[in-house]
Amino acid sequence: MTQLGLFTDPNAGPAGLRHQDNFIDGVAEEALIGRIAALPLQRFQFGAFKGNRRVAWFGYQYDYSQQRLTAAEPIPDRVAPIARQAEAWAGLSEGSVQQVLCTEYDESVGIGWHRDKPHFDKVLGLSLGSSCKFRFRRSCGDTWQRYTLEARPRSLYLMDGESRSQWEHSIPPVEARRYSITFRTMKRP
Ligand SMILES: O=C(O)CCC(=O)C(=O)O
Repeated sequence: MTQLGLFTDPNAGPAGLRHQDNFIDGVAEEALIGRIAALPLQRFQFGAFKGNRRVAWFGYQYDYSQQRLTAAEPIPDRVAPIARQAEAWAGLSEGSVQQVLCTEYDESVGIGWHRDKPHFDKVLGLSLGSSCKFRFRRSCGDTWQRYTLEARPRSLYLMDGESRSQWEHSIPPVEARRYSITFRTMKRP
């Protein structure tokens, strides 16, 4: 272990995870919630199964039956400005975000442990409506190393580096309806 490693805080979050509270204000939050709620949201389909969260995909959609990305509706003009804001915050060039996923979690709905598909590179997420425990875990010998981020409404997170490639994430059932907008850049072919 390096000298620096001796002093690394074991409670520090996964490397590559960044987070910003109050990324947008309450007025912008209300407007985004209204736009998502008005979308033709569909229960998340993975293969023959349907999850309880409801989603709308833009740019690309991952087809679990075919295990590949397929084209989806273009990113709507009304969602593009917030994607540009997220890119700027993350130091990404304009237009890097090529996939947007709008999700509604009703009370008691969450999402299980997973890593986002390898077709995607950086992943940003804007939380709206209510807080959630955004949990991380990675295998460490015969145990798990864990970290929980309190993802408050109006906050933005970025998963890059190890937080994206080594750690899995999940959200336990939420206590009140939560919306999120996930912005993803693409891996180079
Ligand atoms: O709702 C979120 O912030 C996370 C969504 C997520 O992990 C996913 O859709 O893969």
